[in-house]
Amino acid sequence: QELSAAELERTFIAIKPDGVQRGLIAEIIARFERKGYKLVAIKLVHPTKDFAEKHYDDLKARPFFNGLTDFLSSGPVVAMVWEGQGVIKYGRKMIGATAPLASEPGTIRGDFAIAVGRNIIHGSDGPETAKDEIALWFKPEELLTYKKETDKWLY
Ligand code: RTP
Repeated sequence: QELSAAELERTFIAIKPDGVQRGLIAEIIARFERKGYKLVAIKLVHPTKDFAEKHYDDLKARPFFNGLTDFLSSGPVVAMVWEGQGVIKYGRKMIGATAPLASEPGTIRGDFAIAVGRNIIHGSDGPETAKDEIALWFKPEELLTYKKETDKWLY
């Protein structure tokens, strides 16, 4: 069956270097997968400092910008694009509040993180940033469109 535009909503999700080092890749992917979202792109990348600065461009005036971009470029990151109805907003809900001590148990940061500078995961905060971040991290041909058997049971 045809998927509607809402079902084709996409967001950029990254498992930051701390999430990779702590062995949380499978745990995080599993949560998005079991929710019913569809993985449409994935790669392991070690971002350069310059690339990290591009990713966090909107935060360049913040005092933590240098530490944040040093951290993002400190090791491999799992870059992903997830697709599905409401995935941008609901993905943020699954991730939890920016400061892990403020994020609810049951969220990724609530369950696995303590410090704001080591909060494991990034997710786009709106449709515009999702579009920009997907374009920054992925070439168009790296994004796959495919049917899953489960699509019809979800929608
Ligand atoms: P993200 O972009 O990584 O998903 O995080 P977010 O939207 O929840 O938070 P944002 O305000 O965009 O901040 C981006 C990342 O910067 C780090 N941060 N450090 N030291 C600090 O006070 C501080 N504040 C923010 C966090 O890693 C946050 O995820």
